Amino acid sequence: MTDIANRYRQNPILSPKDLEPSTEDMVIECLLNPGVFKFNDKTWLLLRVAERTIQKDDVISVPIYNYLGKIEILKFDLGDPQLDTSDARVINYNGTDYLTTISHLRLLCSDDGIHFSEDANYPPLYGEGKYEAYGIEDCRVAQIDDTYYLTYTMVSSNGVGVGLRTTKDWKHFEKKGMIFSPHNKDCAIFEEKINGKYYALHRPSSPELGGNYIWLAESLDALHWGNHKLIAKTRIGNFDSKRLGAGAAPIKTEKGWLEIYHGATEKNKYCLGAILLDLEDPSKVIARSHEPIMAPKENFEKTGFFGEVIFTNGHIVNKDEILMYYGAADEVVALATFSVNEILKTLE
Ligand code: MAN
Repeated sequence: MTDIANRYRQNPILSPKDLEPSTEDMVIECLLNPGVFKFNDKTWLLLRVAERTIQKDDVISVPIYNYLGKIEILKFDLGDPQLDTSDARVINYNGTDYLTTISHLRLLCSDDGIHFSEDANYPPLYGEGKYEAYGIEDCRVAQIDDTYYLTYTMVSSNGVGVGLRTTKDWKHFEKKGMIFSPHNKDCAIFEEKINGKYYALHRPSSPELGGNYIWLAESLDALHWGNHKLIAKTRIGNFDSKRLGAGAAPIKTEKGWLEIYHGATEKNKYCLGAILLDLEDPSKVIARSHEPIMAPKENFEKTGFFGEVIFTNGHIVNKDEILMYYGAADEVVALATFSVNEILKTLE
């Protein structure tokens, strides 16, 4: 038994029925993968809300943002031989992929870290422009001094890249554009500079030679990134055999930077593992999990919109305790705690 997560007993803490869709033509299919941060003495989730247009018989409809930033609905005949609907997350029509849902990010806050609600003073964040026409997803939030750095997946037919927005008050945002071009996602910025430089983990994909690996980049301004170095590759036969990607910002410990990451197999089972990086030079990998520290086992983790998935990109750390928020089966959000020391022990 390698699963060392302590799951909150009343999981999941948020399900699609808990929120209202953004318009009356939409239904919320999934809540997933929140970024997590502290602000005004509360715990906040920047939650990914995936919506779908209300479906009618014999036709599948998918939403996209058009160039005016308005939702436009595309319709495909279910009997059309050019249509492939074999994956719940994406359909293909005549060679072009469309997501079945479109995601935006909603701000929810809580006094106890368990019961979350929306605050009308903090409106949602939507995809904007041609690189976000299929929405924005899986936002990591890193706080450095009084600035929050939001690194999220920009999705469009042009590809999947990493976008950056910054804010100090969660009402005004500076849009910095795409910082890692396609195909790239899972970008987590370290919450302090190391020897005067910003560092970020990111996950480019190189399908022909290489794979879906975690890389490290450095920057002087958190906008222009370079000196990329490979951190972790997929491992044949292991829980991270097909792809892996960073979770939230690395946790600073005495032993090194501790990163909780997701690893997926060829069958798309998503588990969590840990990796330890040198404090002074995070391109040096000190240790890495051989077995997952958390794997799908509860019903709500094994079945849902896309089953057998545990995916995290947000946590709060209080001394030894990590309060980890995660998306389960790409449908609901749940909470688990870990002990930093216990994770470190598995890496010895
Ligand atoms: C990708 C991302 C995540 C999602 C997993 C599992 O890594 O789209 O948002 O949770 O796949 O489907």
